[in-house]
Amino acid sequence: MAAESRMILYAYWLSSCSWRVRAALFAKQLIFEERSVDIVKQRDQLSDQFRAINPSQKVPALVIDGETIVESMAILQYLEETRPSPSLTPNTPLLRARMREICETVVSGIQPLQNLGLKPHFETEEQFQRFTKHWSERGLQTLEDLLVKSSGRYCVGDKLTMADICLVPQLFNAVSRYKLDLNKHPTLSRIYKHLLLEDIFDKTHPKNIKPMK
Ligand SMILES: N[C@@H](CCC(=O)N[C@@H](CS)C(=O)NCC(=O)O)C(=O)O
Repeated sequence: MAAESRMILYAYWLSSCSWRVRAALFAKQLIFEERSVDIVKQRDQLSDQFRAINPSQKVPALVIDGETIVESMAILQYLEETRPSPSLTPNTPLLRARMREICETVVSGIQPLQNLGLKPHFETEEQFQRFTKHWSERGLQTLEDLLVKSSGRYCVGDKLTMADICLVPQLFNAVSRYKLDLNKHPTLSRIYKHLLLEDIFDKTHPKNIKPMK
């Protein structure tokens, strides 16, 4: 078997989208180097150099198999197809649909509406905070209602899937950035507490990733 080329993850320690990929790489026991892109202070993502890596000028981007792949869900799907074991996908069409409902709620329904890149388009910090907090709160209620139907020990039944990988970073963001009260959402709260203790989320947690100096 040919030796695997070195994988490089361009990421930011506090970025929820980066954490998705970091967690999937961990789940699949893949060795990679994480290169920090400071999206907050230095705004490295806006450089021409980084634009050549990711045209959308956001993290994450993964260099893998001699290619660069951007968009966290495209990366997760590529990993799933090229490194299928352990699988992060349920094994029936209905459960896969349940998984995608949760992924989409996070990836399209919450994260883009609280992304830091929106901030310069608001007149005041307070307006930005109010907007982003509203959509985070609304998203958590949606997730709670979905999880009541789909969850077991994990978001979808009793198997770790991409839904959990999308959920945990977003909830961490809701709690740490917006101080949202997860106790209002008992199912979300139960699953989040247990997932945080699992190695996949503990070892890849921002607290264990070296922040930018
Ligand atoms: N849909 C993209 C979203 C990427 C994204 O919004 N990344 C954020 C961090 S979680 C970012 O780089 N924000 C900086 C900016 O927009 O300038 C993905 O899932 O990869």
